Amino acid sequence: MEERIRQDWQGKKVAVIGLGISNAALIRFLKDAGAEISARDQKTREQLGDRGTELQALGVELVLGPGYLDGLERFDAVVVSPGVPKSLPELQAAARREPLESEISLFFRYCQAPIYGITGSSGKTTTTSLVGEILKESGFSTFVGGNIGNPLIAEVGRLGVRDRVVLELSSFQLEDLKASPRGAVLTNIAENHLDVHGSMENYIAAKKNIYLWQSPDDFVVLNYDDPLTRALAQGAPGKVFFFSMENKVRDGAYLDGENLVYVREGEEQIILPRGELRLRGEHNAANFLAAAALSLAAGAELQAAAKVGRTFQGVPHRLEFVAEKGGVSYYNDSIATTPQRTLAALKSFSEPIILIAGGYDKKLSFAPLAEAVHRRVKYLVLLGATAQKIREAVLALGDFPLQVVDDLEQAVAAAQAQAEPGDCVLLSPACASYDQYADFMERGAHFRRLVHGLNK
Ligand code: UMA
Repeated sequence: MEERIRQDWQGKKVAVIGLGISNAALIRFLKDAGAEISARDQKTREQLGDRGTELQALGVELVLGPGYLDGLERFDAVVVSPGVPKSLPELQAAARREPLESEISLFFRYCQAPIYGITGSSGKTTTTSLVGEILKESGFSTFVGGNIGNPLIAEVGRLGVRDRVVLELSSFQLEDLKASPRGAVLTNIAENHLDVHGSMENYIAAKKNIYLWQSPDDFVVLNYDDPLTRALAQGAPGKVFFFSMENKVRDGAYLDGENLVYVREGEEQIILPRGELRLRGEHNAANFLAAAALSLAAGAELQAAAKVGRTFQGVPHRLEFVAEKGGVSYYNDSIATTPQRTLAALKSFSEPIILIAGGYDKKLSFAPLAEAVHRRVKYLVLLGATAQKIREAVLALGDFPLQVVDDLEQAVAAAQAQAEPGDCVLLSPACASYDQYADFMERGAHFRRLVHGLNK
């Protein structure tokens, strides 16, 4: 471990709030640097399960359940997990004494390698994965992490200037960040996480940290087709690139007739014909353009971008093909935790869709989704905390064939009963999973198992 890191943390008293995967990695990092840790979570010891055992073995203090935010004034630093709202009064008070830290803020502070960051309301994970693959294919030693589910803090000490880091950054991770990546992408901005951010303005303000702290030598890639994102070019401290499915851009990447094209100061190069992209869906072509613009501006090779475009099959739980049963195709899009992601998913299919949706309530509007359901969906199966809310939004626009069920097992059975050969069954919940699962991955894995268990 670098001397600088040890100097910063040796003997410091640190409260770590929220004991999910990123802070578990961070606790080990801070412990190695000589910090004294108090690990805190709203869960009880029993609910914390193996994570609690693991932390106890490390010798850190555990403060759990009600009162887990007590006594924060005794600490030199407070480190907060992305999912813990910074609006909690105890955290607001702590922030007035000393800026709150996070796994991501510390990663930015200590990382020697250039960091490329991707944010946006949807398309983050696919774009992040594509950038990672294109940089690897171009010969860079590349580390991919962040919101994608892979905290990189444990690696930070061994990353050097020749390495490349690609981070998916959520609005929660960007919220209090006072640093920006060297190259950034903002895929799009749509309503999301308003339960935590409170307003669209706060949500956009959080996202803006992806470029606000850049220098003039840095760059940002913005979505030209999304007015909210395009307008952000105004405040960019570095160079601005655009990507577009609809317009020719001066610097960046765009769809030119049948070709996906990279353009730098008016000089155009065809990356590959759109028809050769392995990923399906309009939104994925846009994700590819965003990824290509970022990677090529960061020094990747055109041939590498073309190869990845032809071969990259997608990310698990994102429009993932699961199986064909009795002529019906089943797709797992459990990552769709917002109505907007489900809208994008619905656009990816031309066959009749039996949609399975519903889950944890993030207080988002289902009106635009209801419209798309009427236009594109053949039959709707609803479950979870938002089932009634979605049902009402859909029926407000007129009669629609649907049913509400108790759980995913019943949902898959109901979808199978309605599906005819040539149809597709799509799990694209438009909601987070916390009402019934630990996370979207657990929900998607359960869906896969249920589908594989169906009779042909
Ligand atoms: N907790 C509290 N108090 C609270 C809220 C939560 O104590 O008020 C505790 C919970 O009991 C739990 C822990 O905090 O034990 C969970 O923390 P977390 O979910 O914030 O942390 P991680 O497990 O480290 O996961 C986080 C991201 N989670 C969130 O942003 C909610 C993961 O993104 C990310 O992959 C991981 O860090 C690694 O960087 C998930 C996500 O849903 C996939 N992201 C949202 C999205 O993509 O829409 C933003």
